[in-house]
Amino acid sequence: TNPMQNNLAPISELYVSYESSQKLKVEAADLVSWDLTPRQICDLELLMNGGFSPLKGFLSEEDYNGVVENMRLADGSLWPMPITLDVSQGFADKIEPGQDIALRDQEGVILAILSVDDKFLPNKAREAEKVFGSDDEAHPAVNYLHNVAGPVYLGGPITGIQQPVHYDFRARRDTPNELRAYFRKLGWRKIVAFQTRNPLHRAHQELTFRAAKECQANLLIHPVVGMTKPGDVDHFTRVRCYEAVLDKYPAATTTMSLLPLAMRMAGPREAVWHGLIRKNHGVTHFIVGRDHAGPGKNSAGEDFYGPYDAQDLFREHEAEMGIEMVPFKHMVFVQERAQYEPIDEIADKDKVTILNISGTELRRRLAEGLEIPDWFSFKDVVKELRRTKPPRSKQGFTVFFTGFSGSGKSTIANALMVKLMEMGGRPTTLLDGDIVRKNLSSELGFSKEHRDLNIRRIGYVASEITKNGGIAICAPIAPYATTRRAVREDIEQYGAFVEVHVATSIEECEKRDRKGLYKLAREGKIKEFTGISDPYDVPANPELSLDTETVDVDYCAQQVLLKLESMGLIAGS
Ligand code: PPS
Repeated sequence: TNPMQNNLAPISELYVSYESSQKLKVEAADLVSWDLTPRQICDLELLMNGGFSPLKGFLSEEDYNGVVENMRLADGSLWPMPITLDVSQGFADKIEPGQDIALRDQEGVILAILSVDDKFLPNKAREAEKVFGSDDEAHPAVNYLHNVAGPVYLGGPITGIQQPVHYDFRARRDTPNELRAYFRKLGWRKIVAFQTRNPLHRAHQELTFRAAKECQANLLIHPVVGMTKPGDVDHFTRVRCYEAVLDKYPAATTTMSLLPLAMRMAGPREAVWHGLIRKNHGVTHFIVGRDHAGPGKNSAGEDFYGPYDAQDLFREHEAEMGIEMVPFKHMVFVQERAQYEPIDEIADKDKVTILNISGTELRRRLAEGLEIPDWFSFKDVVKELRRTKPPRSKQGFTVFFTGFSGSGKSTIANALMVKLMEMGGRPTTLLDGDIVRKNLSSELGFSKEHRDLNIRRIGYVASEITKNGGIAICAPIAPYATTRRAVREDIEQYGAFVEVHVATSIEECEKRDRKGLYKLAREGKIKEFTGISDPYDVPANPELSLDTETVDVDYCAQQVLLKLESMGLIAGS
């Protein structure tokens, strides 16, 4: 690329004029409408603003097949990622090619009209193999493809009515044309972009600054704020972190802009896609690292892609893409020289001390409230990360007791609550089976469906408590393992989930029969009674299993406390 040829002329968008959009909006109200999913909203935004140029809409079957098979649209242009509108079978049945449909955001605002010219059933296994290199659902995009995306794809051109609404960080969001205009205004011709979904630490700051210096280019920090890998630091926190790092660059040479992209973690193909998107944003150079947009390990514990596959594929298409790759340098801190250096440029490796903190180690230190040295990150970044991710001993968590009726769940849960309240520090709520059935689930019975609803409600309340830094203690029977696992997943986004099996045998519960229910169940006067006439899945891997037959309640509660302590959930002040 010759930077002098980077004329930064506006790129074509799919929006109609303001006047037409007002008219279209009224007309579109009568059309059949599709409520876009969060990922589809991200895709639509970049389609409409030219970020996905040359695409003019969601892929038709012919374009889709070309993209899946050989990364090319039917007209031969390079495009590595299927941008498709997946819908449910029920919706697809109502649509005929030739029909216009309104695309709405999650609040019902009409964003665009899709003129459907194609309706087709994708071969998802094939798509997974070709695009993501594997049909393994441990890959987040393969999981999405099989378990979230609808079975039918609609293709056709888009008429853009309005941008998706964002209330956060509006000043930091730019369309391709806004960035192009900004670069034009500042006289920037050569621009190197850095793509990221993680907070920036010193090594990233060093490598991006170095990349810009080496190509004598201006620097665009271009973080993804659409959808990234599940489990990533949320974008609100990240943007506050980026803002803190921005000060470390010379203001006249560097800028930051937020990209509403929904990543697929597709490694090599994703790198090419990222390059094309940056090219559309007026960028001339793009940093590609080791394992760019890597999805982590597959279900056999191996990497999905080779560490340099992304760089190789990018290099292969670089000339055609019109954006130059800048290979990312792996930067490490050399203690003796108190500076970052690219690891492959250190000649005296065996004479110096090389320091590095891995992502896993960083997460461990944050979780345990341990020191994060100044050579590793910036004070303000660490402060933001600690604010969102306090150490485990200050985060919320959930203790989930499960076991037969009369096993002693409520008694132990009560004892635990009192002990936690004696320690103080976090608000504690007991969601006992009976309390919940009175206040949240009074209309429910004991069918599988009703029990599941009951447990999901408990899980929802516990996840909100956990998110807000409190302690939720739950004590339902919760007989189904799959439902308990779903609740675990809800809660683990926000804090620890401690499953405690109160393992009192059914014989013992029946012998105690504290409420006289077992007798009634045996006589058939209570139906679907857990352990007598209804199933109970014994927890396979609970954090703790309690034997109440030989041990008293107080000691059971103590065991839970000790478990919490060993998990780092309770600590001295
Ligand atoms: S569940 O399965 O988790 O939704 O059950 P839960 O909300 O914990 O409610 C269990 C309490 O309801 C009483 N009860 C029954 N239990 C099991 N099976 C049947 N059919 C049933 N009918 C009423 C029983 O007293 C349980 O109380 P606990 O506190 O477990 O002893």
